Amino acid sequence: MNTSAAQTEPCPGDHERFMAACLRLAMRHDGLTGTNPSVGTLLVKDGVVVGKGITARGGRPHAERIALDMAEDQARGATAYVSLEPCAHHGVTPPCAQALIDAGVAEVFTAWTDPDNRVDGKGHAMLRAAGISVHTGLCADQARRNLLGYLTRKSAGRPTVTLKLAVSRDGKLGRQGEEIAITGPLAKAMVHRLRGGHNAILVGRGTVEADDPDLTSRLPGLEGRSPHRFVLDAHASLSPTSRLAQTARNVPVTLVSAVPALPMELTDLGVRHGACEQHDGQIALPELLDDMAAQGITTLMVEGGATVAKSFLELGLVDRIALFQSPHPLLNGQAMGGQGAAIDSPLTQAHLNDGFDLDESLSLGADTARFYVKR
Ligand code: AOF
Ligand code: ZN
Repeated sequence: MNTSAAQTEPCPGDHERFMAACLRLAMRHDGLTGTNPSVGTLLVKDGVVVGKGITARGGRPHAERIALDMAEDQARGATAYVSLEPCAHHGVTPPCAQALIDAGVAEVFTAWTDPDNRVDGKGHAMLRAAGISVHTGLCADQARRNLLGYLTRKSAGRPTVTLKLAVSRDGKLGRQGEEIAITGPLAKAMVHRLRGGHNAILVGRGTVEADDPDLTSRLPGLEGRSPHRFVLDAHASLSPTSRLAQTARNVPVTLVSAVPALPMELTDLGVRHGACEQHDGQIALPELLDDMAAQGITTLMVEGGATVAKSFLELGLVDRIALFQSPHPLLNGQAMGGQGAAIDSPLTQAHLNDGFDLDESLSLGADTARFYVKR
C-alpha cells in the first residue's frame, strides 16, 4: 500500500479546515476593501499551503491574484479554496476564474456564489468549462455570516445593520438624562472590537447628550479601525464641545440633519453634513441607509438610544443583534442610584422569537453577550 499517497489525500475534514482558515483570512480585511467584499484564498498542494491571499486594502488586487503570485509554479495541480466565487468579469482587474485556469489549478472549493450580476455563477461555469472540478457551498453558513454586509448591500441596496444593546437584568437601558454603565469592562472591550469591524456607527442625538460618547474603537491595534460616526440630529444641535465634534478631524462625524447647512462652528471642526429625507417629521431611515450604501458603507452598527433602536426594529432594518446583559437589575443592583426614569429596552422576546436565531453566546465576566442573526 502506498501510505504516503494516502496521507496526502485530503479528507472532507481537511477541505473544511482549509475553507475555515480561508474565511478567517478574509476577516482580516473586513471593512478595509471599500465596496469590494474581503475574500480569502488558499492554494494547497499535497496538504501544504503554497499560496494565500486576501483582497487587498482598497479592494484590489483580488485575493486569488495575490495567492497565485505567491504560489508561482506551485499553483499547477493545486487545490484552491476561495471564500467567494472567483470573478468572471473584466473589471479593474482581469477575471480571477481565468487566472486560476491559466495557472493550472486542478480543483476549486468555494463557500458562496457571488451575487454580483457580472459574476453570479459565471465564475464557477468558466472553471468547469476548463475541466476543473468545482465544489460550491463549503462552510456556507459561516461564509454567509461573514459576507452579510456585502450580501445585504447587493440584495437590499443597504448596509447590514447590527443593533447593539446593553441591558440590565430587568431589561432597562439606563435612566433618562444620566450616563450609567450597565455592563462591565470586558463587555466594553467587546463593543470596541465590534465597532472596529463595522464601517459606520449610528446614534441618536439623545445618546450624545446623555453620554457624550466618542464612539471610536480604542483597543490596542484597532485604533485605526474606528468607523465613520453618524448622528441623527434633525436640528443640527450637536455641541461643538462634545467629544464627537472635538474628534471629527481624526475620525469622520456626519450629522444627519434636515437643516440646509450646519452651523459654522461645527463645520470648522470638520463635522460633515448628511442631508436626509423626512417622513412625518422623522428622519427617513431606509433612504438614509440607501445613501450610506451608495457611499460604500456595507456594515452599520446602531448604538442607541431606545427610540432609534425601536425605529430600526419596527422598520425591519436590523440584521444582527449584539445583546449585552448585566446580571444586576437597574433598580436594585450595582447599577442603582440616580433619579431619572428607567428606560425600557425596545427589544422584546417576541422580536427574537419571530425573526432571529441565536448565533453565539459568551460570558464576559459577570455579563453575557448574545449575538443573534436575522432568520
Ligand atoms: C474575486 N476576488 O478578492 C474579490 C471579488 O471592481 P472590481 O473589478 O474589483 O470588481 C469588484 C467585484 O469583484 C465585486 O463586486 C465582487 O463581485 C468581486 N469581488 N472577486 O474574485 C476578490 N473581492
Ligand atoms: Zn477577481
